[in-house]
Amino acid sequence: MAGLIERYSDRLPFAAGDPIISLDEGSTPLLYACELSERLGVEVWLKIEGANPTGSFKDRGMTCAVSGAVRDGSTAVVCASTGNTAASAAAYAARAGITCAVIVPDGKIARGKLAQAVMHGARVIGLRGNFDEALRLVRELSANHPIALVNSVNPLRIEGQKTAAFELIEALGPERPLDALAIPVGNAGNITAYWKGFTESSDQLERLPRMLGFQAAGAAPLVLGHPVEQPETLASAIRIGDPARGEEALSAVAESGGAINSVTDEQILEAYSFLASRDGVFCEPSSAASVAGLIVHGVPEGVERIVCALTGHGLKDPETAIEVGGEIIACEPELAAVEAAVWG
Ligand code: AN7
Repeated sequence: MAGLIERYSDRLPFAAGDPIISLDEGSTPLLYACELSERLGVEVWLKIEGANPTGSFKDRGMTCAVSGAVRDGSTAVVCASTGNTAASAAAYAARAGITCAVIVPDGKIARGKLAQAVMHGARVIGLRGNFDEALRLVRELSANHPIALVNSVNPLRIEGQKTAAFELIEALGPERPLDALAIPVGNAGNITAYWKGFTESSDQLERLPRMLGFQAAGAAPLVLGHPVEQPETLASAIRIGDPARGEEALSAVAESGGAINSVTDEQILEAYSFLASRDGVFCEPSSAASVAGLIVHGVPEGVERIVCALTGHGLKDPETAIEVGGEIIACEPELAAVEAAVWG
């Protein structure tokens, strides 16, 4: 299967002969959620973005951002990250044979993401500060040095990520497209990208899905209407207090007739467990914010078919999973003990 730039060459800003750095990203499953559909009383589909090569949707944007950096002669890339951007940038930079530096809030990113960044050979910098401070610093750094910024402030990231919307329209068909998209919102690049993809696919605004964005209650600047100085949530990927593309996210929500709401950590964990134990889909806590949002705030009137963007794989954050999941039953290596353990 070809990567995104090849598949969508007519809708992405690359020309024949441009270098392409790809790990065969995209073409992720769109899975019907039987149990969640039953619970919500509408048709719910899950866009499994954890099936991308590094386990998150960031790969869609990163194939474009790193290809663009190589095309422009960059030999180094940098990003601020709550984890997934760092993992993705590190992998694509390794593939390209260029240097990568990632700045992450020290001690605040999930272990799986850290494992990826170090294994791909990035310089991993643990900042004594949060994501918003890290983003400010990398913007300044890239303005003053020949190092390409691959955060979603880079327009090529949005270009790549809009392809998820193309895939949804292809999968569901033009006859009955989706009525709404539920999506977690952190730095607000992804909701912006999906909306760009939808609007490029059709000029009939009334046929486009409503954008339902969800933030964690402790990091909900777009719901509150002002930046959050000290964002806090266990959904560490969306622990962001001053989203770079906040204005665009709010426009997407307004134009589509959608909404932005918040969900508590407790509500996120309930949705995270429900998806894993009932529908068999293990996503990371931040991704489950989209599902929690629908459970808590309800499905808007007139919405019958909805897609939840499950942005990252559950294995990214083994620590939260082990804390939230069931206990491990200790057992002696004897049949009677095993029988007792299996049947309780
Ligand atoms: C799993 O990696 O910002 O609203 O630095 O990892 O486009 O920021 C991650 C964000 C949702 C929010 N779900 O997307 C980063 C970073 C997962 C994420 C989001 C992120 P945006």
